[in-house]
Amino acid sequence: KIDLSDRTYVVMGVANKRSIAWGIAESLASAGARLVFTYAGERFEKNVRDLAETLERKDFIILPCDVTSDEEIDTAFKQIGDQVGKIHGIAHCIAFANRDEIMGEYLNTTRDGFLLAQNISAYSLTAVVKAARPIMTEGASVVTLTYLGGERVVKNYNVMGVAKASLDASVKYLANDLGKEGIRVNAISAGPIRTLAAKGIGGFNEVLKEMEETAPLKRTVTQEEVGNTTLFLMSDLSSGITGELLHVDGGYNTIG
Ligand code: 0WD
Repeated sequence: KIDLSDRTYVVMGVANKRSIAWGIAESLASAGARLVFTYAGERFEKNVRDLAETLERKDFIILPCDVTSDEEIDTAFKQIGDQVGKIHGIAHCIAFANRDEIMGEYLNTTRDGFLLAQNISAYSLTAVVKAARPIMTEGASVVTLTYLGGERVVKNYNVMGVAKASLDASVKYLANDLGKEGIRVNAISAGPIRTLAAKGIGGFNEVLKEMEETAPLKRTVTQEEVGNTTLFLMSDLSSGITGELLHVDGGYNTIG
């Protein structure tokens, strides 16, 4: 059994109960970990607090961290360091693109929309890791969430696909920078899961249906399955893995 009871993890991107970040929080909590939550805007604070209250451990911490602001990221990680000392890992579960740019043709992407998606969905990982570096222990593990649309064309994913490609490359460069400190950086490529962010993507129901028909496991995956894979990547069981993109998608990416 994985025991993380002497470890602290930062979980970024819980918007509500359906968030993949919440699935990750529950998996880490099941291994006894102490959790720190960061949320994007005031409208999410109560959601995060209500969810955190359901956890067995009550020594969680909840802080604002809008990743478009370097200042907010720096403040958040300074406060985390002050309150918990060292951290053992970060789950980065954050992405955003303009709704009207994750449908139709990619060609219609605007400059602002492109930069916004890159800023929140890709650069934020680098900014967060940079700010967290001083408080990460040797052996710490960083996990981000990506999607197949960064590796190949997935209908409607458009500007977010390009941002995920950038995120995937960032994982490799960050893993190379931090490997000498014993810190690992990996991505999980999750299959489609019905969440708030997924609602914005054009034709999402069809994507779920195709997955059920086509994936080797003939079903979609759950937040819990992504959570448990994150638990593995956070634990020492995965100590030899870094710079990797691990698909948790019922094998869907191998077909076609
Ligand atoms: O099918 C899916 N749901 C998949 C999601 C398949 C593969 C990957 N992913 C990825 C997403 O691209 C994202 O990186 O998983 C990650 C988590 O997404 P989610 O759990 O599907 O969606 P959601 O519950 O909406 O969480 C994303 C959160 C935001 O919610 P909103 O509803 O505001 O978009 O990202 C956070 C926010 O909590 N977020 C920010 N956090 C800090 N600063 C910011 C920001 N500026 N913007 C969004």
